[in-house]
Amino acid sequence: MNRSDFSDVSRVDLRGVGVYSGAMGLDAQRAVLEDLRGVIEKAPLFHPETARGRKMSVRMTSAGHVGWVSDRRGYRYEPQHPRGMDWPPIPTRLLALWDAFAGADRAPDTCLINFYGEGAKMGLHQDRDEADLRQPVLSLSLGDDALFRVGNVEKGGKTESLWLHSGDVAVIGGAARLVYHGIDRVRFGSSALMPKGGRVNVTMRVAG
Ligand code: MD3
Ligand code: FE
Repeated sequence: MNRSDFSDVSRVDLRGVGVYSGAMGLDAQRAVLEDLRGVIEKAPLFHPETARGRKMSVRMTSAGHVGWVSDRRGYRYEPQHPRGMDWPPIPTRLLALWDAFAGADRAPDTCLINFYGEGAKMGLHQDRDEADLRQPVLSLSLGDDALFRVGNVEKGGKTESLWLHSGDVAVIGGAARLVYHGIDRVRFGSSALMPKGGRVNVTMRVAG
């Protein structure tokens, strides 16, 4: 599979974050959602706790050889889910999406699944728990619209925002890999993809 297998491939650049709007069509989105349901059955979503003991509003789980966890001991990649099971494999359809868009020379070894219910958001942060920061991150948005904010590599300064919609793919590499970013809010119920509303964001990465 390559990029031409995906719809509308126009790329919008937001401070080095490449957003391919509407890259994935509705049928493919539904198929990925089914794949994700399979992952979540084996490795249930959980509310990660920050190092300060606060619960994040986003629920998460992972697929792949390792998965991202956060608790009082900090943020890190672990070979098992907090409840002790192995993370399920990354669905083939998502690996194909990585091959088509990421432009990486390695396969991803982890796929983080973020679920945003009503009122969930994600504060500005950097992604720097991966060993090789030259490797890109690929994100797929599914479900409700989300207001995505991008800042700078250094903390503070001006930021810019963009609404992410269901089917949008973002590729983050190069200098943008260390920019501060977050999700300010989700328009709950704006998409019909998920019957009860909500947003799912999938990020694939090379962790180790
Ligand atoms: C820019 N997720 O999981 S995806 C995350 O929509 C995360 O759930 C958001 O930030 C979400 O860490 C944003 C787009 C994204 C993902 C990774 C990035 C943007 C990024 C890494 C570096 C810079
Ligand atoms: Fe992030």
